[in-house]
Amino acid sequence: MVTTSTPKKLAKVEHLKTDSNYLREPVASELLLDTNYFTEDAIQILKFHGSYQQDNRDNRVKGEEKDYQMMLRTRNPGGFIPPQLYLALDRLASDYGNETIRATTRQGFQMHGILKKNLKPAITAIVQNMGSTLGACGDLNRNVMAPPAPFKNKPEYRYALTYADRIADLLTPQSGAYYEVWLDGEKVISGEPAPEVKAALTKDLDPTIFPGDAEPLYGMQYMPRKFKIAITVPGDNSIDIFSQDLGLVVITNPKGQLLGFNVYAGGGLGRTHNKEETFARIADPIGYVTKANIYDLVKAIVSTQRDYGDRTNRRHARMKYLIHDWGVAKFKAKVEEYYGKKIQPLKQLPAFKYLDFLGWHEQGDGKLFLGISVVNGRIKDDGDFKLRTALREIVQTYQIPMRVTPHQNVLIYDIKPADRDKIDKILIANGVEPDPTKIDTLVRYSMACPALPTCGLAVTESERVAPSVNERFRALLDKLGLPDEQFVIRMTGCPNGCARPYMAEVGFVGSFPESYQVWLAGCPAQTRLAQVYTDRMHINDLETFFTPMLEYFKIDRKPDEGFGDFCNRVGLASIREVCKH
Ligand code: SRM
Ligand code: SF4
Repeated sequence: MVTTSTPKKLAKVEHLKTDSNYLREPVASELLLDTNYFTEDAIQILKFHGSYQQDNRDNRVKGEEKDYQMMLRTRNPGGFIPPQLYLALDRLASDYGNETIRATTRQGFQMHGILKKNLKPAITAIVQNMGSTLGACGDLNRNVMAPPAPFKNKPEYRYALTYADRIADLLTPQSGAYYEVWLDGEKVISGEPAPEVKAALTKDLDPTIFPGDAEPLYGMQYMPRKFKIAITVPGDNSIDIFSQDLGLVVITNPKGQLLGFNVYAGGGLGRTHNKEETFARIADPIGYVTKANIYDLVKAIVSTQRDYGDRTNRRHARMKYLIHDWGVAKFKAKVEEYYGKKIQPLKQLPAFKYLDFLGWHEQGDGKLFLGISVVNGRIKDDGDFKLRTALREIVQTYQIPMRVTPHQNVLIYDIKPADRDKIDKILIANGVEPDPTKIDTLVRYSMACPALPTCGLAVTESERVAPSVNERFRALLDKLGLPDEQFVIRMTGCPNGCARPYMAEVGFVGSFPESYQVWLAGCPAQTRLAQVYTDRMHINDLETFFTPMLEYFKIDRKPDEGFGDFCNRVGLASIREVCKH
């Protein structure tokens, strides 16, 4: 008997990509219209250019037009922001934005509140000041992460940044649409890709490349879904490697020369409440490749997901589902087919640590860097607290570069020791604490996504309530006789996981208005997935909810055991039993 199965229908976005003439339409045409919003179809393509259409949800009035505004996101591998770009973003925040700049969890900056008519001048200004928004959003490779510390005497840190840059270039759209739409065709060159990157895109007889295509690697349909890469150094998990589609670790010899990379794949955090088929997943180890082969390996993994990722169901389209469905062995075999070689066994690595690089540090060439805590990434002036003013003054005066960190903070670097006190003074005069030991550790290690009012997907608050949640936690810990306790708290307004709550020791994931799923048992090194403890905790119940749990922790913890490790050791069932939840 012959059975025929009907091929599944492609997701609508797949048609929009194919019909977009390599990301040009309908954005280019709609940009010329005298409207204050883009249509649904244009919105999907606009994302590839680094912008989302949003509306201020605080201003929604039933029956009235939404308060449309655009969010712009920068693409800056490893979080590198030259001084000229920072000052341009700061100006744009006043000229077109909402007077804030927001450091993101992938080391980019976001601007909110830009009207459609101002989008073109804003993007033009970013590109003319050595920045880009191309590929910051959309179905392609997103901002490539790397540890933000600018150590000049640790070659592995330099390699991580260099390769973050090169892999970002390898996976940047090539079609030219971005420059046509926003810069009237003028291609502002802020640094040509390295020759080896160019060569990797034009290799003859390479099964990963579409010869002669305007997008040699992506083709006209781009990726099935967003794709995320991070590169780190042994022991440094500042970039949350296990949450990435593709994670690389630089391997050097004792002389500090680059040998190759350990490869991890299949991480991803986005999920949907009550849909078991969607889940957060941590990456699997895949193996080791030499530095000569790294571009071929990256292309092989990207092409495997490009060709086999699910283009019919966007909730099932991330590479983590392909690896989950196939198993690691089949995935690896397919990658090796594209790669043309065997992937070698993984090199042994030291344990990963959580590093945030806040405070003053020597950078290894006689100069210093300073990591500054930015609460939930929001750079703003608010009463006596004037972080935005302080950063502007520092960058303007000293013309120093910046790295955005994966924890929504910023590092300024290349600072002469003689300028250290002056910089401290500027910060203190503007109400900003430069000494991280004076910042509450709960605040220091926590993150929250933007959620309301800008995020269209938020079911409840995140950034706006996170500071009060940290304060209430601290008060509770004090009351329970745990005054010095610290742990990683992360909050999001919906289950998409933008502040990586599923890796936290305590994760709050918006599930209903004012209510959160609570995730426990992650660890500070970000190497273990947390587990869901409850689906709904009303924010008003925080103290009653956590009191019995923290009392249990206080009595039964092992010496020096953190809260996440404790929850993992005793198990969530035991906590439920003790707490009668
Ligand atoms: Fe995210 C969608 C904000 C990092 C998973 N994310 C969104 C949107 C654009 C909402 C939308 O689609 O309409 C949010 C804009 C909010 C706003 O008002 O600005 C948004 N995501 C952010 C940022 C700004 C959060 C932050 O606190 O910094 C981060 C920007 C990073 C960057 O510079 O590129 C951000 N998002 C992440 C991360 C963490 C990471 O990448 O390390 C994740 C989880 C990791 C992952 O991708 O698996 C993440 N965002 C999502 C998802 C779920 C994806 C999925 O696989 O299901 C969505 C929704 C979607 O894609 O459909 C989403
Ligand atoms: Fe929006 Fe949800 Fe991401 Fe928060 S986690 S920014 S609410 S999509």
